[in-house]
Order: sequence, then structure tokens, then C-alpha cells
Amino acid sequence: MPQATQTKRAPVSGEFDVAIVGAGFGGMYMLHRLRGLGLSAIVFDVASGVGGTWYWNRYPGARCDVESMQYSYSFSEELQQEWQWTELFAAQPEILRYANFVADKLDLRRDMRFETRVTDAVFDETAHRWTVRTDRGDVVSARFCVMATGCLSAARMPDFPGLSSFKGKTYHTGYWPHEGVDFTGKRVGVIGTGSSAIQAIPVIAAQAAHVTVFQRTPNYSIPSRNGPMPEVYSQSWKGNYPALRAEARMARNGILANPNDVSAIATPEQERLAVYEDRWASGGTTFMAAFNDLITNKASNDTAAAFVRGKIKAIVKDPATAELLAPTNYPIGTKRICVDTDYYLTYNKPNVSLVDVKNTPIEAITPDGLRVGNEEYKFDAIVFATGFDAMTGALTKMGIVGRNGATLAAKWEAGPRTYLGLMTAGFPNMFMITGPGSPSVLSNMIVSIEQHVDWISDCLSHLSDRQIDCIEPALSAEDAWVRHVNEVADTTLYPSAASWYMGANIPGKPRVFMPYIGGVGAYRQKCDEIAAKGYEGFQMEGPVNAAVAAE
Ligand code: NA7
Repeated sequence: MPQATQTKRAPVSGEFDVAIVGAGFGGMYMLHRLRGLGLSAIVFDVASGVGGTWYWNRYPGARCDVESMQYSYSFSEELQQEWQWTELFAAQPEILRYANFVADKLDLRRDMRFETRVTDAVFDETAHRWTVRTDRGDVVSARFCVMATGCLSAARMPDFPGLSSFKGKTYHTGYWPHEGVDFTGKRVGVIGTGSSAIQAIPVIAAQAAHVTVFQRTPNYSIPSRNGPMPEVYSQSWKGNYPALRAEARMARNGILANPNDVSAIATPEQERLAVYEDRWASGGTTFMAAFNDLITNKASNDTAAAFVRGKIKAIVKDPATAELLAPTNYPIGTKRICVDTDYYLTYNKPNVSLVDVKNTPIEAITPDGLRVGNEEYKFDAIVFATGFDAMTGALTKMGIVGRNGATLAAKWEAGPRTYLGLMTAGFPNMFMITGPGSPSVLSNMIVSIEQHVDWISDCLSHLSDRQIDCIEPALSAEDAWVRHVNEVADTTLYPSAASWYMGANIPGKPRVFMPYIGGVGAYRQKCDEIAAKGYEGFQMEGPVNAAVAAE
């Protein structure tokens, strides 16, 4: 868990229009929009600065898998013209610098309180207000709460026996030390082979004496083809941002991926392979846009999966290692596809080895390393690249209490239930940014964040214009949305993989496909239609004070 520095400050108290939890890209833009509406707001964050995900995930090689030119705010022409990205895919330090640049430009920090964890948020049904408390003694009353808590912010440390007995250093990729880690000459164990591990392993292997990777499930990874940002490419975006951003907002994943609207299986083999070769050569997650049925048709998906397996086997020299690295038991793309720089090549290095822990799991951490079956591996450091309690973890861990004293954790015990991923019945005036039931992690997060923040801002204006002080989804609308989210997911291959999208990485977490896979553009239209119909499916109540005054 993160250790806060606890800079001294007086506790915050009093009334605000809105309390925002989280100072990542969601919380930052929300604060900016609220100021524009003339509303008072306070932001709390555990970190000591802005940036959210990009504040915490400082592991070596951490990098965005969305192109830099597409991974930035679009709401301000000044911001998007002024900022210069140096690489095609920006690394964590640069994205964090960008977040700080935006915070400076918009003077956001004066309404933010850092090194502060919100411990609970309780709704007062009489006053229609939230009371938000923190671990620094802050107690604020807010008409609305916006949970900008991030989808991958609750890091998950598996409960291995003996964890505290290890004599060396342990690290989680999601809570990396700010001062960095020097692995020179060290024997390092890495647990996990998700996106974080796939980015970190080549960089750690370049330093360490030896790296042993413990793999439970291999991932499909596509080369990023990252490099310095060509000025002409940057200019091609900057000169055409309004049109390109508009296109991205309506694109399936909020990314311009040059989708090929043709079925893979209906394409003759030689032609199909040429398309995959092209996508592999250009790199990145847009590999999945090579054909239009890769996530819906198993036979089509098999062709893409076989192509990537072929690439892995061509790159990795040791056949046994290559075999282990080639995924076979889930469709490509149904666990988040990874993007790498030299990941598979790294296994050709003499100081890197791979251990399969699928059938013989890691049994225990020992004082000197860890044990798998009868074998003990000795390490100076262990890196846990073991992921997150995704999408719901940050919310259910907070003490959120809605109507009738019901907790959010209890309501979501069998899986998250929301209307549009924006609100949940029984928790009035509480909005979520990129919550479960919205495209969220299946999209370019900044596109989805902006859409949610804009929608919430418009909703608050609507309420204020009509002097309404309480909004909440009708249970029937929420039930219908949850059904729709599931129906759409079931038209795809996604539910067939044991992924974190399904909650499958957390023991005991219900298996529910959490994000909305209907597409960013279609989802935006739906949200806009609902707003245009006077917030169809939402229930609203007039001001408490007016009711009291009328008595
Ligand atoms: P992920 O993608 O959830 O990866 C976590 C990895 O850790 C994954 O390979 C897991 O295997 C592995 N894991 C978890 N627990 C264990 C145990 N007990 N033993 C062995 N291996 C384990 O997290 P990341 O941080 O890499 O990426 C998260 C997202 O961040 C990513 O998708 C991008 O959107 C950015 P499993 O697959 O569960 O078998």
C-alpha cells in the first residue's frame, strides 16, 4: 500500500456543491467543468499529486498503449496545441508531466487535497447531501459526489503464504517507488505476464543479473513500433484536431484504428495473412481492427490468434519457451491485448527464464525467494505484476452508504449494477466516471472520461435550472441497462476468457462482464438521447428546503 508523506494541513470542513474523489484525468477535468458552471468543488486523492494511474504506475517501461496524439484532452484547443509529445507512445513520466502541465494551466491544485484517502461517503436522505470523510479528519457536506476513482487503481497483491518472511525487496507494479529501483546485478522474480509485466520485463532484464518470470496465463502481445514522434505526424494531428477528435468520439473504442470492415474468415487465406502482416508491421492494439468479426466469430478469431502464435514461435528461439508463451486457451483480444517493445525477444537472452505456474501454482513466498512445487527459486527482489481489483475495487473498498443505510459493496456483491455506468440506484447524486456498465476500459480512457464529465456537467446544469436537488436511476432502468450490457457482451467472445473484465482475477469476485462493449460512439448516442428525453430512466426530486418551506 502507498505510504503517504502526510504534509501538514488543516482539515477541510463545510459545504460544497460537489465532492470529487480522485485527481486523475477524470477528477481533473470534472473540477474544471464544475468551476465553469460556477459550482464549488473539492477533490481528494491519496497520491501527493495529480495523474491517477500515471502517478502510481511508475514501473520500468510503463507506457500508454494508446497513441500519444490520441491520448490527451480534447476540450481545450490551447492545451492540445501547446503540448508536445516526444514519442509515438508516451511513457509514464511524460504522461505525468502532461497531467501536471494541465493542472498548472488550469490552476487545479488549489481545490485539491492530496495524501488524503476518502474513508466513507454517506448519503443523507433528508438533506439530499453526501457527507464525505477522509483519513485526514476532513468532513465535508456535498450535494453531489463524483467518483473519479479510476478503473485500475486498487492494486491486487495475491495472498501468498510467507509473503512477509521474504528477506529481499518486494514491489508491485502499481505502487512503484518514486525514486526508481536499480536491479543491477540482482536476481529478480517477476510474477504475472499481463500488460504491466510485458512492459517491465524487457527493461528489468536489461539491468538484472537474472530474471525469472512466473507465468500463469500467457498473453497475446503486439509490437508497439514505438519511436520518437515525427514532427510531420504530430502536425498532421494538430492541424486537423477538431475533425479527428470528432471521429474518435464516434469510433468503436474511441481510437482511430483504421478498421477493416471485412470478415476474417470470409477473406482468402493469403489475403488475410497479408492484412495481419501489415497490422503486425504497423504495430499496436489496432491489430484487433484488422477484420470486423475478430471479437464475435470464433473461427475468425482463431486465424488472428494463430498468426500471433506463429510470430511468437518465430521470435523465441527455445521451442519449449515459445510453446509456453503462445496462448491457446482463450480467444485473442478477450483478455486485454498487450503492446510491447521486445517482449518476446527478451526470452532469447541468457539471463531470462520462464516458469509455468498454471498447473503447479506458486505455493509460498520463502525468506529467500519463492517455491513452486518442490523447487525453490532464490531472489534478491520480487516484482508483483499481479494486476488490480478492476473497475469496482476502488469503489467497493470505500465506505459508500446510500439510501436505507445500504452499502455499495453489499449492493454489488453479485456484480456491479449501474444505469449507463454513470449512476447506481439507491445512491442518489453519486456519479461515477467510466464506471462499470460504460465502455470504460475497452476504450481510449480520455475520450470516455471527457464524455462522462461532459454528460455529468450537462446533467448538473439541467438540475440546477429546474431547482432539482436529487437524481437517481429508476431500478427498472438500471435493470434494463444491466440486461442490455450482458446481452451485448454475450454476442462477443469476451465472456469466454477468465479476464479481469470478468472479475476472474480476484478470488471470490462474481464473474460478470463489467464494461459495455456496444461501442463508444453508440454508447455516446444512447447517453445523449436519454438526456434529450429529460433524463429518461432517472428519478428526480425537488429541493428539500422548498418542501420544508411549503409545509
Ligand atoms: P493484469 O493484466 O491483470 O495481469 C496480472 C498478471 O498477474 C496476470 O498475468 C495474472 O495471471 C498474474 N497473476 C495474478 N495473480 C497471480 C498468482 N497468484 N500467481 C501467478 N500469476 C498471477 O494486470 P496488469 O497490471 O498487467 O495490467 C492491467 C491493465 O493495466 C492492462 O490491461 C492495461 O489496461 C493497463 P492470470 O492472467 O490471472 O492467470
